[in-house]
Order: sequence, then structure tokens, then C-alpha cells
Amino acid sequence: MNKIMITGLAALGLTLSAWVMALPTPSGEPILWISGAISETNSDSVAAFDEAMVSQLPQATINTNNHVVESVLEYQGPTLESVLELVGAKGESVKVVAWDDYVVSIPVADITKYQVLLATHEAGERMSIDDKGPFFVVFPFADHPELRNDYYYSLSVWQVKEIIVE
Ligand SMILES: Nc1nc2c(c(=O)[nH]1)N[C@H]1C(S)=C(S)[C@@H](COP(=O)(O)O)O[C@H]1N2
Ligand SMILES: [Mo]
Repeated sequence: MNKIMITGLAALGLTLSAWVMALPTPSGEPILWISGAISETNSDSVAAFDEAMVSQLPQATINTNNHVVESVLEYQGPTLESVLELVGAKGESVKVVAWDDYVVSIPVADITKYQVLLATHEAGERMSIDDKGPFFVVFPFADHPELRNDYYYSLSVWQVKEIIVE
């Protein structure tokens, strides 16, 4: 980006971070859909993501075990908070829908407090849909023993397909 463009953006009242964080349009097959109380969309009232868009989001990691995997493994992916920020989510909770039609509501307060991941990778491997992929909601159980109860286990959705901001 050259100086004239940057000056132009500033004149338009846009910040560089808004420019960088704008929601792109998927060029590949969508693998995640976000709808509901969001301000940024890329196809009728939905924010759709393909694999490339997800991998370009800032990545975070959580080392933890959980109710399904006994050993502590590294989970990697964008934080749910950053994904919600990107789509301009304005809501108190998000309804997470899985490919097996499992649905649960996660409070945004928990998503922020625990920096919950929308994990794509487990121990460096892309999780596939016949395992816990394409997305697994990961809470930091290892660092926060208070999460080790059936309520937070029930929020640990695997095979995530869709998020509806409420
Ligand atoms: N996709 C999906 N995720 C899910 C579920 C489900 O049925 N489908 N069950 C949830 C509930 S209610 C709990 S308690 C745990 C259950 O995990 P387990 O049956 O392997 O102990 O995963 C959660 N994540
Ligand atoms: Mo459960």
C-alpha cells in the first residue's frame, strides 16, 4: 500500500485496522456460516467462511485435555471472540449448531473470559468432520478446573457448522 492510498484511507475516515479486518468473500466452498445479530455479511445476511478465510484469522492455542480426550494436547484456531468481532456481532450469547444437529447456547461473557477457541487443529493436525472437525469449541479445562463440569462439557461442541448470534 503506498502513501497516497494510506492518506486516501485516512481522508475517508477509515483506519488501517478496519481495512485489514474487513470481512472477505469466500472463493472456496463455505465451511462455516454466521448469522443473527451481526453487522458484517458477505452473502444475504450471512457471513460465510471458507478454509482460506479461517486460516488467515489470527491464530491462538490452548493446551488442554477434555471430557473426550484424556491427554493434554494443543488446540489451535481463531478465538471465538475474534471471529465474533470480525462479523460485528452484537449479542449476549451465540447459538452453536453442529453437523449432527446438536445445538447449544454459549454466553459471550464465557467466550471472552476464557478466550474460547473455535479450534481447527488438534496436536498440529487439521480436525476432520469424521473426528471433531471442522471446528471444535475448546475451553481451557486444564488451566481452569472450575470448568470441569457437565455445563461446560455441554458447550464443547464438535463438528461445528453454524453460529447464530442472539
Ligand atoms: N456436535 C456435538 N457436540 C457435542 C455433543 C453432541 O451431541 N454433538 N454433546 C455435548 C454434550 S451435552 C456433552 S456433555 C459432551 C458429551 O461428550 P461425551 O458424550 O463424549 O462425554 O459433548 C458436547 N458436544
Ligand atoms: Mo451433556
